[in-house]
Amino acid sequence: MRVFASPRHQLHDPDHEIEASRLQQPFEHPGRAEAIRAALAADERFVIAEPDEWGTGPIEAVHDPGLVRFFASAWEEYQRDVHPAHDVVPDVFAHRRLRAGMGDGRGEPATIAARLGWWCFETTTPLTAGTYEAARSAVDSALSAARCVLDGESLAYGLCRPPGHHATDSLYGGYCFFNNAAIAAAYIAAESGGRVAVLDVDYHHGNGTQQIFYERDDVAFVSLHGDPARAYPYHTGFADETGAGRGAGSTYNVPLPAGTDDDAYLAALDRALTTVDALDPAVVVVSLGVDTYAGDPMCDLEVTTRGFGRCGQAVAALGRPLVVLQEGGYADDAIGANVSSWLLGAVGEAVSSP
Ligand code: SP5
Ligand code: ZN
Repeated sequence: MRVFASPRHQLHDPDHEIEASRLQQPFEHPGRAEAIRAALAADERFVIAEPDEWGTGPIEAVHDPGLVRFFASAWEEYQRDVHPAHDVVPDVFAHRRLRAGMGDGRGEPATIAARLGWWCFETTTPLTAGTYEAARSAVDSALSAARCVLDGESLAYGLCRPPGHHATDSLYGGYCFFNNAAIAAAYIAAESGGRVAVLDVDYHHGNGTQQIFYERDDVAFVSLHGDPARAYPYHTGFADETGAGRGAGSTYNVPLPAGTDDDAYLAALDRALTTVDALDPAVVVVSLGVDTYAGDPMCDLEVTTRGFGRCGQAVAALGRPLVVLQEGGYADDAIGANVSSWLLGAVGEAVSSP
């Protein structure tokens, strides 16, 4: 199985994250991707390669070019114009209730302090010196995996870090800068002329991917996640969000209760897969978060390592080409085994883990 991974992910390396009213060690750190890479490298069924460099064209097909420009220089500007800081985080968000017409008219503000709050929606996603380069490398892995599948592979995996599914067309947050899965899905739709489905199985609702495709009928979005009534990102992912305009009916959200175990998860996944199948996609892009794991320190679902293998098997049973891209997963000791189990399940290999 082809795996695309770049060492440049390590350039995104925050000291802290501000989460749950605490300044704490980042959940999303370079060791996550290193653990996945090590698990796959130890198994000869995976063939790991560095991605090609794709430039900013496919990114700007999805994201505001202003966001791309911002990332390219924001950390340096902060050092120069405010003060030296390893992690750069906004302190005022450009909330639309601050004044009438916010977002229309005046546009992006001038100072770096104001621009941070213009492009970012929350506090857990610091910019560091190498964040832009790392985020570009994650997009490169996603696009290389997409290209591989367009060229005829039935499955390819992009070890994307930082993850992507919380980034909207013009906002970053949730550990995400560029929406790797959305960029890959838009690229596949444009290249193939066929319909694409994004199946998002990360614990958290993929609010960014949903926003990007909400009014499009060529890319559908199907997501299983912790119910936003209790789970981050809180404001999106309810079952009544189903798309709008041309995209009406092409968004499908399945909020899950705390404690959902393998059998309950597989039952919900099977229903979501029926929806995916009915959309008749030429390619399915999977946003693979393994933070649904029973041992995840942040989340409250109860999927096991063996359960991930069953999930991979169920998704592959669609019989459609799969581009699988890494999103979350914070149990550092199990993330490699969980991703490996999912991928091996998807290629019909026996799931051996307990
Ligand atoms: C890609 C991805 O998985 N992003 C997730 C970002 C979630 N960040 C904040 C989660 C807040 C959870 N608070 C619950 C505290 C339990 N100790
Ligand atoms: Zn997540």
